[in-house]
Amino acid sequence: MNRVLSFTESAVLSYGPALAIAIIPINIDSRHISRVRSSEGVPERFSSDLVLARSPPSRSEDKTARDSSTSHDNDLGAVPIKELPPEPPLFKDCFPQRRKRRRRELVAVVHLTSFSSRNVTGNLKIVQTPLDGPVTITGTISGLTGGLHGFHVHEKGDLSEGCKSAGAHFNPENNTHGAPEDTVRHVGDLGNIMANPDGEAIINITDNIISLRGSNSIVGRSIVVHSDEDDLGKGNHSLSSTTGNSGDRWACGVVGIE
Ligand SMILES: [Cu+2]
Ligand SMILES: [Zn+2]
Repeated sequence: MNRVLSFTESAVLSYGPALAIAIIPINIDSRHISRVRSSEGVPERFSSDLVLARSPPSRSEDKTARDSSTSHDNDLGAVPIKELPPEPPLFKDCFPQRRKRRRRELVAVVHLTSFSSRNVTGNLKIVQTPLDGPVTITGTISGLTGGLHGFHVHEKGDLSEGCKSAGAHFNPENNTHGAPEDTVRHVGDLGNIMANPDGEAIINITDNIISLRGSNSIVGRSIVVHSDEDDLGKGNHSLSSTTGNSGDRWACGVVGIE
């Protein structure tokens, strides 16, 4: 809509038609003062002759602008998309996580105590690795006489009456007494240990039958050191098939968790 301003009408009336003809009516196109509103929430502003009014962008234009994260012109119809800063790390990410370590070995200990006139003592360490793998017994025993001495796991950890209350050889499958390498043996049959002339024995035994867990676990049972050699079930004595005729129980200790 065009509109003639009032001062123009006055000029025409005052100076005649000629002057009126000489003056170009000033038309202000209402389009030039149309309010510009951004569809994206840009604050309202009025246009001037230097700022072209622009209609809101079409959907396709708008999408193009959104897709261009580098668009930083003053296009009021296209609001640049700011790149968000990276999210801060979670609290747990600020500190190294403590991983649970899977235990690959089981460890037990035995403190041997003398229950005889001889002062037989010793400390043993029992390690099973990997789990359900072979069991290794290491340590030293002193106070012995030189030579071989029966060395067994007995079924009980009760030492209230000395080594006597430790019961028989650990024998969950009710087998006859044998050597460690025999197929038929007590689980507790670990054979003999050898003491030097000074009565000291260095223990380093590996066995595949005893365990530190499961049905063949020796934890809570006793290790007994005898006065005599174990005949490994091959002797002719009446006790060969049960104890190996190993003689007295000189020392014993309970297999405990380290
Ligand atoms: Cu024994
Ligand atoms: Zn036995």
